[in-house]
Amino acid sequence: MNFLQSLAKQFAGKPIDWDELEESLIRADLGVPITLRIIKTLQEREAWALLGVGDVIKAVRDEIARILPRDPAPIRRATGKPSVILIVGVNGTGKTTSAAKLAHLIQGGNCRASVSAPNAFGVHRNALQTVMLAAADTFRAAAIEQLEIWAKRLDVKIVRGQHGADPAALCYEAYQAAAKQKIDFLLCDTAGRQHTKANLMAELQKIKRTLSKLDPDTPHETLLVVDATTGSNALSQAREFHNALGLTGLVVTKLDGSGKGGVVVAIQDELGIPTRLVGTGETIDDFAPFDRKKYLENLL
Ligand SMILES: Nc1nc2c(ncn2[C@@H]2O[C@H](COP(=O)(O)OP(=O)(O)O)[C@@H](O)[C@H]2O)c(=O)[nH]1
Ligand SMILES: [Mg+2]
Repeated sequence: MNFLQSLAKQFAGKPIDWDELEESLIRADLGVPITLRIIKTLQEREAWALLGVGDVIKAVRDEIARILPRDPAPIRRATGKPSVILIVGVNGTGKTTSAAKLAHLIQGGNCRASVSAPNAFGVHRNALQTVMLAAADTFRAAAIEQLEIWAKRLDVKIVRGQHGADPAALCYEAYQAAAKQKIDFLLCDTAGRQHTKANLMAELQKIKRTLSKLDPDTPHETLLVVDATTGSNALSQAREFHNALGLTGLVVTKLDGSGKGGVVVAIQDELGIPTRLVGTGETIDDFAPFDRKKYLENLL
């Protein structure tokens, strides 16, 4: 039963139970401040006793839509140089999988909607963009292998180092290779960080600093990967990563699971970080630019 159905069931034929509505919104991981604000706005606005549950759902969706940008900003591009996308997040959120999916998307995959329409990168499908992956999760040998398997499957270039190598040095090397080969996008997959571990955050900062020596505009994007099933914990992850690195966007994964990803509304609201891409499954095409309308339909 989705959120809409459960709300409809709760409210069918009854006056609006504001406490129930509040609980439902909190269960969707919207967080307490946004939930209370929405309820207050609704309570002030209409004579709800006269309206149906559909009107309430619509009003709630409208309120959430006001927080989220209508269109996600396109991925920032460098001209004549590689555009660098740094992919960060805690363990197991889907960084490596998302790096592979993003490589595929940039290369022109998953433009199902319209072949002629530009995708999130401002690129038309027939204008093939080149991608290189940097296996900067040198902390786990298996992580390097995992990215290598994807790279082979997707026929994408990869720069990898030894297990335990310095990830900042690896990214530096990867950037030089990408620049030399005139690659359009360099995607750096990093190790899973517990956001509370200061030394690991320092390592990510070092990657950023090192890259910026090669081009002061890099990384062009620093994307935090959050897992929709972890609920409101993603908000505290976003705070810490944003504080340390200055995030430019979110990738929300596992929206095919039990989590509805309401936390991205809270993250946008509190930190102003937009959701750029969404993961909806384990296969390579289960990935797309954030679409507010689709997102809201899935959420409520
Ligand atoms: N259902 C689902 N699983 C995902 C999604 N994204 C990643 N995963 C799975 O989550 C697990 C961890 O992914 P991984 O990319 O290794 O995470 P990392 O530790 O952040 O690099 C893997 O089993 C992935 O297949 C998604 O959007 N939906
Ligand atoms: Mg990984």
